Amino acid sequence: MKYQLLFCIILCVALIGASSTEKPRKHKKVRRIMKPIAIEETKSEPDDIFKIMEEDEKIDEDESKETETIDNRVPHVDPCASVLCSAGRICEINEENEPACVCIVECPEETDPRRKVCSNFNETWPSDCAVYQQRCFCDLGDSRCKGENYKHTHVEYYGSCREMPDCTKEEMIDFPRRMRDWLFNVMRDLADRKELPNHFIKMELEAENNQTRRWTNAAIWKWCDLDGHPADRSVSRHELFPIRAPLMSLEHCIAPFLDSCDVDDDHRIALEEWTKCLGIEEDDFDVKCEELEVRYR
Ligand SMILES: [Ca+2]
Ligand SMILES: [Ca+2]
Repeated sequence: MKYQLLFCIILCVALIGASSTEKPRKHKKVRRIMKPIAIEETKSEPDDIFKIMEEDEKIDEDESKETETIDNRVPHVDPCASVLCSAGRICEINEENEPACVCIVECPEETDPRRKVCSNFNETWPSDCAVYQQRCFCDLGDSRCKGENYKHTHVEYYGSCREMPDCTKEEMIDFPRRMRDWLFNVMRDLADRKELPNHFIKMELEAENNQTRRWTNAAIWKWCDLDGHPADRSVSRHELFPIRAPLMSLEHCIAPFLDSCDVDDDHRIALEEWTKCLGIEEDDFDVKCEELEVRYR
């Protein structure tokens, strides 16, 4: 029994000793094995990266194909995409899941003083957005409406409200000439930028080469340009907005000049009234407003 116990102790010691001596050898063996693998990996790295990238590209392509397929099967249609809201309003989906024009929540903050506008109530607003937002509040009965008459507020001109000097008689006599010049220059500028339809490009070329046609052609082009909402061969007061509002703070005669064009006082300017007002005596007009309608509207 004594011998047996002694044998067991010796055997255990021998085993422990063997295992402790094996450990570093095993470790060394692993390191020897690891080293060549590491070198191999380094050598093959560029190829692997390209391969990975290639695979990723394939996956991306496949995914985009899948997305396209899904999109084709179930096209996502924004109900607001075809809704056009008036100024100061934006389209939102209401509780009935239908698109509705609501008052714009917050107008972009304007720091540029040139963005200020003067309303028809002679009040300066930070932007045109703010004016039309206020109009919307009043239209929809929002508590932020400043008063019933604000239902009819609109931009009178760009810039802060200011005292307009009177347009003197001499200034008024000279104004049609200045206006004709301005119209021709704008037309020429658009032609240079290839932003005129072919028919009006031809008219501009004719105006360049024929002094007598210069004012006529520019006047016709502008009248057609203004008559678009609706295109009914007469320019209403609101259709004059694109020339009235930006010019008013620069040209104090523009408002009385435009008022003077409406000779029969029907709140509309016919082509004959327009050309006469600009001091053009001709009455043989080649009017093709529809050429502009196709392009711009
Ligand atoms: Ca019209
Ligand atoms: Ca008229």
